[in-house]
Amino acid sequence: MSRPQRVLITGAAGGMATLLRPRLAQPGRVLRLLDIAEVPTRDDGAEIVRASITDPAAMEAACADVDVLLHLGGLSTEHGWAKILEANIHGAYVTLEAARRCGVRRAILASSNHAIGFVGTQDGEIDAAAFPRPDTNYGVSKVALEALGSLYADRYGMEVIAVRIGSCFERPRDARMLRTWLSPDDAARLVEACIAASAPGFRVIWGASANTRHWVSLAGARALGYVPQDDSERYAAGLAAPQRNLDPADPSLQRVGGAWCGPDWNTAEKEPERQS
Ligand code: 15L
Repeated sequence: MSRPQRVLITGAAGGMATLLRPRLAQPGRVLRLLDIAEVPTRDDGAEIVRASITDPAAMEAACADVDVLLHLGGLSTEHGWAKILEANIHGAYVTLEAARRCGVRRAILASSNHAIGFVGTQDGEIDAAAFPRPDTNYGVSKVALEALGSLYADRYGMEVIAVRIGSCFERPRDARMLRTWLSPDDAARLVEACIAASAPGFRVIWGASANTRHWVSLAGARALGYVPQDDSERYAAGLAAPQRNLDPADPSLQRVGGAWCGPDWNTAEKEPERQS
């Protein structure tokens, strides 16, 4: 009998992993769910590991017998530099290094639109290869994650796909998310494509649904076999009127990172409060 495919998901207690867990469960696959926070036990055969992605020994133990790493761990929004450095940059390094030591062949990394948040939205579809222009410490950590992925692919032969995720929520919440939304079902389709792709080497791709109002090119994701089926447009009418009718010249729609590019996210000025 062939052994099951084992997929290690870091950040398993987080929002995106919670959406993905039931969607990625399938016969012949074991999900190993790792988080520093408690991950609920369910009747789905998942293996639960309580550990920090910054703990090398724990991560090496967690990577044993793993075929695919889906790295969603770390902080999912902006924080002071020390926290971002530890959780997102050092955590990514420890995770990839553990995966390498354990012979994990493939890693799918949760990068973010905030890696290129300062890119303008007016000049047509944004390619996945757009040069990094991070909008926050968090955005810098995602650039570092992509760079680590590149290193582990080129230096150690790991297959690494970094996905610049737009906004993965049950439904789009505002006018910007009509452009950046990745539906949970499409997120699962994208992960499945990343798992199934033949010899991808190192790639950076966009993670978004087939939104009528879109900013980013899905060519890279489609080349891996991703076929998105959702469109944020069906939620547009349900958004509150100010959001629905937002003038395209509104600052929140001028740059990919939206409000993260604005003064409220000027982290250096807010550093003392963000340290806590
Ligand atoms: C992200 O990278 C964040 O993790 C998420 O919380 C959202 O803010 C998302 O980007 C977004 O830009 O909508």
